[in-house]
Amino acid sequence: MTSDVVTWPAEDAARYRARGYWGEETFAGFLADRTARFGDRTAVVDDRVRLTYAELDSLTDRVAGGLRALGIGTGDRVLVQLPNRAEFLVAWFALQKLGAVPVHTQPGHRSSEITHLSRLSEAVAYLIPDVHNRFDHRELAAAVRAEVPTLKHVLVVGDPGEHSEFTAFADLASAQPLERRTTPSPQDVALLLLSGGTTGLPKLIPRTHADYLYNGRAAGEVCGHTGETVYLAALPVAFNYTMNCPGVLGALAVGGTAVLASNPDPSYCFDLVERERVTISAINPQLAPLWLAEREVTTADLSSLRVLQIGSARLSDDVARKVISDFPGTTLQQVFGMAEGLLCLTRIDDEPEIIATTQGRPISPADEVRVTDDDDRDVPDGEVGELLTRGPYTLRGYYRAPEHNARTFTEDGFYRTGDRVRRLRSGHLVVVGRSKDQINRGGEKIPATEVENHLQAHPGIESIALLPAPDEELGERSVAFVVPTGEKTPTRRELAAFLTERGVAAYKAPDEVRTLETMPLTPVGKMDKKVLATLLAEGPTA
Ligand code: J2J
Repeated sequence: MTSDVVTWPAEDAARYRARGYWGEETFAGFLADRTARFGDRTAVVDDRVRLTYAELDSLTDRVAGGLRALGIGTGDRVLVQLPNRAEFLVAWFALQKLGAVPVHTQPGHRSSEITHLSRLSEAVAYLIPDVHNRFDHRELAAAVRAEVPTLKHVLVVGDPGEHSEFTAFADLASAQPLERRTTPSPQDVALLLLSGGTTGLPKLIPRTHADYLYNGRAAGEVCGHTGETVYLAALPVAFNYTMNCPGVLGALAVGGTAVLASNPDPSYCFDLVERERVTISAINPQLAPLWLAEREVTTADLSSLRVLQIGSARLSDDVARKVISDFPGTTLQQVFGMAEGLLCLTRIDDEPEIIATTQGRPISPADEVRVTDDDDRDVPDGEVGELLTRGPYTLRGYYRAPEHNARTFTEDGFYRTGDRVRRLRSGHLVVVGRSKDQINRGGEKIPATEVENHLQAHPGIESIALLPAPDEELGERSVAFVVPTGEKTPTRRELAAFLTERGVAAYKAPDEVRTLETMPLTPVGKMDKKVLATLLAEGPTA
């Protein structure tokens, strides 16, 4: 797998080790180590089960034994598409004990995304729930398996149904426990995360043991994590944000507890806060108004909640101020992060106005940040430019994507985030926009070209461009500008149905369709999205 991954230059790696950012630990030994230190404390709670560290460790050993018996081992990639249930973590750590590599997919992904990710990673197995949110994942898995020959195993949490070729997750645990764990190098890839994407097909982000452990630890330190920490995962645990910023792994690293909520509904989550004495949780800006409204009427005791993180899309200053005033006893923490690495957090002791108006500053002293103009020259603090970054937990290249990497990284290894920011003298960043071709729909990232490529195949469409428009509820909604082939422009519902038919995740369907007579083009013949953005700013067309 090494030739597929761009590693840090030896000099940087040596410095990160020497300064203690990177250690010797790996996720393979993580649970055994935490069990030795915190054995009978509660590690994981979900709607059905409650597991101590010792129980999680031994269950994971058994599942790892079952996976090994199927032939899964070191370096094998395994797609994971599970909701927030303890089995997610059991499977994740079982894979780590084998030296196998979980590939995090999103709950909403369908055959288009899953087939692509299976092929790209040459995954040997795919882990699914039977039915989730009324969607039968077994049908999806059968369809993907028929397309991707490397995908040998489908592992089902729940009932495999008629698919005798699938393996029930519960049966894995009845095998012989794994006798010997692998001992990967801390610099080996531990997991593959999904990029929000801009061009073409979704990209995968390799994260190493050393870099990902440091990410969780450094984030936990900023949040004041201790063994008393109880983290409530309200968003999907597969997200980097929920998993490790500091998230579930950050809590487990210090002997805390991870509570997995099956959904982010505030009344249900507030009950969990009271019942489990939750100290920290994390949501996105789209949920903030709902949590604020429930806060006014709830009878739940939220006094344990020290920190409420909000991130993954821009939180408006006004809503931030309201969270600060309406959640007394809880500190708002703005989170600006990316699966690629760099994580910015406001600090617990920052002035309230800094917390309300900035998206935090990098968690590590070794994070290098540049804010540059179109010619890659640094702009002074206070001016807007593109954010470039490099550091001990930021990737140096996407997985198996040399051409894309050549464009997305500077020669000296800075990652071009595509985010437009202003840096204050204090180092805090204010996110003001984006130069990448992506829509951030309530925290869910829609790669414009991926959707355009699908819709371009629609018989009623001559050409199409997808752009973000400001939206009261979602922050941004997606607008499709369509030049129709005939008289009639396909409707939003027709486009959504067309995308579903092609196996594309539902959240990528356009929220609005506008008709164009001709597509504006740049002098080199590309779609001119600047012109379209101006049209959007001018308001709705007739
Ligand atoms: C504006 N844009 C933001 C913010 C992310 C923690 C939190 C979020 C993610 C995440 C993550 C933003 N204001 N506060 O991985 O560890 C946009 C930026 C960024 C992109 C990354 C984490 N917080 N964004 O959202 O990989 O455009 O990660 O580059 O999904 O989300 O998206 P993603």
